[in-house]
Amino acid sequence: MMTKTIQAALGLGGNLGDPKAQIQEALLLLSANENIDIEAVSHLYKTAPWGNTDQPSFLNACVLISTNLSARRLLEVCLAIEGELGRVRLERWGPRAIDLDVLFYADVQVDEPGLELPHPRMTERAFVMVPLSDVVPDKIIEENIVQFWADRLSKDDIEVADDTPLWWQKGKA
Ligand code: PH2
Ligand code: MG
Ligand code: MG
Repeated sequence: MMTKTIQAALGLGGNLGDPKAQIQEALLLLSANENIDIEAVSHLYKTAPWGNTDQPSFLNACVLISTNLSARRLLEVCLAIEGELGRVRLERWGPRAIDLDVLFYADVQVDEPGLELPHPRMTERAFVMVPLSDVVPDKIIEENIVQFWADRLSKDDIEVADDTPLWWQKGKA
């Protein structure tokens, strides 16, 4: 049992290999961590690449967790899972097998090398805010609720790829 847990959200994405399987595997590894409980998982979305647009489309999702890890330790767990799933860091905003970003950690604000919270510029990205609005529509980020940010972004570049309830549980959906 965990004591004194806090709520945090992670963004998951990938556009190389089998991104759905990699996101499922990442969620399995998160749930296997004794210091992390999965509270809710968004639908799975297919999204147009942002930043470097000359790359395959992404699959994206968000997960709400409770954890007794520090924000820094949570980031380290995310990086370890990325490594375990074969991510090799090539170029910024380039193609990747799996990306796990800490989006928020309670209401903690952090501005450190490698860890900025809430995740910088997340409110400008539909591939983050739309899945996040599935799990925490009322969470306040940068002085507005997640649903507010999601509603004002264009949905032209994002579509639901899987909205079956247990899509993220490999072999069960
Ligand atoms: N991640 C990036 C860069 N561009 N585009 C989409 N659609 N989804 C992503 O997760 C994504 C991206 C860098 O982390
Ligand atoms: Mg990212
Ligand atoms: Mg990242």
